[in-house]
Amino acid sequence: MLEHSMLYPKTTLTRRRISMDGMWKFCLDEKAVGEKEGWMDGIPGEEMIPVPASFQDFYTEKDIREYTGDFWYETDFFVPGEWEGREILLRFGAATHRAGVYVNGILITEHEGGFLPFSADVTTVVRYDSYNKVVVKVNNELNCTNIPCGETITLPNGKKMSKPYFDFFNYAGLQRSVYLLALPRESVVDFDLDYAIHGKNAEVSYQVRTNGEHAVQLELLDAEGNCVAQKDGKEGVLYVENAHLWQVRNAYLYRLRIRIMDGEELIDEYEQEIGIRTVKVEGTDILLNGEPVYLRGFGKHEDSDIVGRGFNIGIMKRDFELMKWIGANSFRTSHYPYSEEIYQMADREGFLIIDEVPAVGMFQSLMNFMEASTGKQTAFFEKETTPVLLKAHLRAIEEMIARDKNHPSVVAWSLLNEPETTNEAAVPYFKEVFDLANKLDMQKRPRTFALIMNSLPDTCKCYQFSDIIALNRYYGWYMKGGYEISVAEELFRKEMNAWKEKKLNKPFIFTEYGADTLASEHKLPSVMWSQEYQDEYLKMTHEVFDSYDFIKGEQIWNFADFQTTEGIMRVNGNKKGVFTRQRQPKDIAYKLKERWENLPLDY
Ligand code: GCB
Repeated sequence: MLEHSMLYPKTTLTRRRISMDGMWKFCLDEKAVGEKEGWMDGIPGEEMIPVPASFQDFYTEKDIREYTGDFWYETDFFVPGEWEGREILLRFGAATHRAGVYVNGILITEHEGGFLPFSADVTTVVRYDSYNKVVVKVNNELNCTNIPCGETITLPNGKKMSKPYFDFFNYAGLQRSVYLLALPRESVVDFDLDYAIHGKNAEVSYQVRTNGEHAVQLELLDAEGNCVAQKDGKEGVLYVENAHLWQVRNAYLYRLRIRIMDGEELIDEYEQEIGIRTVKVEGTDILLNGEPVYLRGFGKHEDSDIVGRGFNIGIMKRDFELMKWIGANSFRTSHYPYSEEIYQMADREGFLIIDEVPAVGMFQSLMNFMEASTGKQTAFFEKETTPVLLKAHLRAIEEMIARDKNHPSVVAWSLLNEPETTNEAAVPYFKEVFDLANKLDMQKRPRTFALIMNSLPDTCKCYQFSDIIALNRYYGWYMKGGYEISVAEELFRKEMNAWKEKKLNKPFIFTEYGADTLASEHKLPSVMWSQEYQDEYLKMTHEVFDSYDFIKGEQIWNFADFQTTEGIMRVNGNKKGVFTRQRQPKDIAYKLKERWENLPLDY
């Protein structure tokens, strides 16, 4: 069980939240002397940097952008005297990839895993009615015992360098908001919900976890604020008459209010918006509220100019507007859980999310996505370090599900992206991962993982774990691109026919397909990288999709161009975006809009 509550920080009648976002002091620790020189009491220099943001893209020096190792943040915070007697926490939305938090010089907590929140309980070390100092040591080194996987090398000049086994820039830092919280000593720690719909009515089953023994009361308020159901006890069922369902692109949100009471006295109150909906896989269908739904949308990234992977509320808004404009209804949080605010927005806008844990790079190759297509065997899960990696992976799953399970938008868990699956050693690893997700999710949402090109019907040893088979396929790009596209189509159909013959009776979705395209490039007749080729590629791919009735979704790679490590495969980043990194449409966006707006919901 997790040490601290993963509930989103809020101010309520009993809780206080102060934002710590802003300019923090910042210092790279190139010689790894921070601890020895006592930086936990205060870091050297006067450099300031914004939080939340990745540190890399502010500076003009390449040594900073590529910096790998420890780097330190510092700020002061004031703790009001009236908070004495409460539980005081510092809550980090994320620290990529690992962090140690010092308050007034004392190490309070350490956390590994760069895309999920954690809290430091500072109750016993803070001084009230005065300023306190928080120093955070962050480290962005990659290895094979943590996710995402990669390695850190040392160049002959002594500088360290990140070698990700994945295709996105290794942005790092305090990339999400930081809050100072005051909670009552006895508080709501967690809750789980499950739904059943009976005609016009609904049942909301719940389990609430608190850290005390006092009575718990629940109220469900409709969008107008009227109480439509209430119940006492830590476990039970709320009955909702004439329930408004949370529908795709037509969300209805209730507000769940959880209170801990001591007689008439309120001990704690927590509120969260929830949506009544069911999600289920039945045969080859994905059912939302019992109705089949066809996913259309994107694999995305949290990625934008200047702030890198830092949460940017403006980019979030623009992305949702573009997704609505183009007729999308879903996205995958490739390749890590996104900022919590993005799920809140998806709840409100009625988007379906496939929530992905940062289990990417599980191929022992720097260009894993390239090498995999050659069918090379790497036996990634047979390494000595696999047990340690599995532990970190399971922990990330636990944190992700704890954080995201009550979002109506989250309809599936993606537990790995493009792992090696052609070796038997993957099987026991997958079993643990898939079993844990099922155990932790009261709603038993469908689980999936994205299959790489060489995970084929006759080579993949792990697809049986998936409730939804999710394929990442690049026929006509990495395989038989350009004038050979007709061969690509044949190979693609051959694969799909082989899946069909397996009669798996499960839905298939495409979680990736796409072609790198430069927004500046036009050529008639087409060449690869031109807008014309992106169009040709998609036409072919969509024709294949339309030929198989067990295909239940298409999420194109990628929503927008994004930053990667430099190299011969990438032109200042991955250019498979339907939109540019600045969120303007490439030509293909208009074609996709036409297709997606005309596909029936249950296509
Ligand atoms: C993949 C990976 C994704 C890459 C993409 C590509 O299969 O999952 O992270 O960015 O291919 O464009 O090569």
